[in-house]
Amino acid sequence: MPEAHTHFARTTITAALPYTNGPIHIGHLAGVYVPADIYSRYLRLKHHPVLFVCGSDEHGVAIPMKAKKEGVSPQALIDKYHGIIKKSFADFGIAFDNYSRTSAQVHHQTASDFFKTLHGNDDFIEEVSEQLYDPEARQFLADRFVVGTCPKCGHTEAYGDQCENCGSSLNATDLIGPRSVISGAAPVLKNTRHWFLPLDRYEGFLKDWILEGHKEDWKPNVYGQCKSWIDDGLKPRAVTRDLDWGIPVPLEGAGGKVLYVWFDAPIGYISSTKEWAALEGQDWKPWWQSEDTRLLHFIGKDNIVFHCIIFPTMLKAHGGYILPDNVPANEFLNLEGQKLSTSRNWAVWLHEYLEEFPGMQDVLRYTLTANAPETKDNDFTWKDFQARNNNELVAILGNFVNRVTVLTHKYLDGQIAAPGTLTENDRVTLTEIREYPARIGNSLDRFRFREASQELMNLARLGNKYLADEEPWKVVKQAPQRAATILYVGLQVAAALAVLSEPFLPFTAQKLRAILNAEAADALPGWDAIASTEALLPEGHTIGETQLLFRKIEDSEIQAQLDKLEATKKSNAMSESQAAPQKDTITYDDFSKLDLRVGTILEAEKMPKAKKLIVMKVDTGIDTRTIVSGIAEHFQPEQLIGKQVTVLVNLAPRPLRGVESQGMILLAEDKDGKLVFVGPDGTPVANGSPIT
Ligand code: B3M
Ligand code: ZN
Repeated sequence: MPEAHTHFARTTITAALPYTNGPIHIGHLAGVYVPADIYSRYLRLKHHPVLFVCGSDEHGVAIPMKAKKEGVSPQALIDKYHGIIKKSFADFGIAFDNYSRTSAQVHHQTASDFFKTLHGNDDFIEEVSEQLYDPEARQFLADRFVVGTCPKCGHTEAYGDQCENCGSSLNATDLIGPRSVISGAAPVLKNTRHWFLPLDRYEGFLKDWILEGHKEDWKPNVYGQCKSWIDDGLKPRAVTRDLDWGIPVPLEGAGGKVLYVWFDAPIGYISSTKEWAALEGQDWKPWWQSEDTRLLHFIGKDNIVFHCIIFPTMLKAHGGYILPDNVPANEFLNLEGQKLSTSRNWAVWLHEYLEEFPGMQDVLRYTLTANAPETKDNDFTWKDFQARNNNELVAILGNFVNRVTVLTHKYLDGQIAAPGTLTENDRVTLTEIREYPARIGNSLDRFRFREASQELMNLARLGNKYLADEEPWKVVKQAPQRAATILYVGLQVAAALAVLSEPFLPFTAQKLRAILNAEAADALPGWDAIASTEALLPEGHTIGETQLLFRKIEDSEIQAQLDKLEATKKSNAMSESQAAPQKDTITYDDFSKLDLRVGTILEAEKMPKAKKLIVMKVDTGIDTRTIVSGIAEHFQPEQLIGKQVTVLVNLAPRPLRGVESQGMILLAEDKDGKLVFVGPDGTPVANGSPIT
């Protein structure tokens, strides 16, 4: 399917609309926005008409839930995160043609009209059915308001509409052992009227269109999920909810009901296009309704069913719309071996990254692309980030550009000389440059972004190797004209890099263009023209000032990031440990019988042949006494010496393995059952941890 876009007059590219219930992190960037941006930039460089749209997803239960948590109104919440998210995208060079939001008037109108059209066509089933209802909070429990066990995979925290573990799309009533997220109550069933999209009626269409039509060109992970969905048998899906946040169902007598977020959100792509068209004085329709338009949805794997089954069915039912030609969904990115999680703060937040690595957007873009979760879940590690930067961006790309431009200034006052007679190596190198647009493009056309990024790096390797082989710094002494020719060839590689790196490293490409004094778009040939251009930078051209493209990342910077994650782990562990229920009440008299003293452990050694016991000498202030304690699996004796502890001194003495223990020391037990000291120099332990 190489060059698929050439069969079309234009391409509409959508990237999943992020929920405005938090900022965005590297997982979002790696899975959706960087690949979508690379692909859009690539097509633009090939002079193919592209419209790249996105926007904030501001409806659904996720919003009021998070608003409640933050103690603000849903409107205040979406305004806050819409601003943060929009800025992160701009900061990272995600070049949308339009970034809208689903609270916009144009979207409410578009989504309502869409619903009314389907309703008017009799495309919905209207049905009173039993839905989960929270008797304490007195409300229906849609979607994320209810969690329970996934009937497909057994994950215990599946949402009412979706299991994030296995990607299944669920009905709330499918959950095993459901519980209300609002009150914790077990829901009851209560009748309510809703509108259902009868997916089952579209089975034939979906089979033909996906299973027959896209077997070859859709990614196996995407095709496989669709197939298993269709093979499982499709059921009608409710497209309305009993909620007070969202787009009101545009029908008489539907008070208190809104459109299901997954009904309105994908229509957001269309609304965003309309908003763009109005701003630009253009027609939105060709981008959605012309058969010669190619529609692509960039999403994460948890959104596959909505983009491949439900939204296309809506579009089909409505009529007049094109269907996606491809849905290049990615798998998930993990962070240091653990699933990214907004609520557990297990993430690299884009706005924080930029504070810590200012100006280094491209490093993250590159790392996330080179290591993208394309065919399976993948892990982001800070060590890998450092290695990609230091060993590839700095040592290969940056080093090459620096060498060739510094030498051009040094030997030629920055002016490109006319090349002398070309050697075999010169000619091979110049020919190879011309092959790179197709090589990189070939990978991009198959949505293989990792591979494409490595091809780009291979071009820089080609330049580096060429310089290393030809050694202009040595040649210049005897044969300055030959050195000038070498730099001429080297600069052609640099010029090709300036064009071909742009989709991946837009900020770097701009810098490189400045270094080459080729900032205007037409100062260098376009993507395809590279293949047929003799000299990308002609003789006589003077390059600009040299500057470093990248800087080395030090171990200490990586350590600081790892420390930050370690602190997150600790604080999560503390807040996740559940305190045991309180024991039965005692009287003050009971308590006052305990004689508790502060003591210092003077000596400690393992009891021979006893795995668990340590024998200590403890200074209690009254005396120095022997205490035997079953803590050998938690501490080495030397860790105890000198520590102060609380001692129960009037516990009846008892013999343990022949040694009389004259009291008991008190320690805390952390959530893993490990004993620890409590105090300024101890490990922090959760409140509610038992003293034993
Ligand atoms: N708001 C993103 C998510 O599932 C969801 C995408 C909507 S795309 C129309 O995180
Ligand atoms: Zn599941």
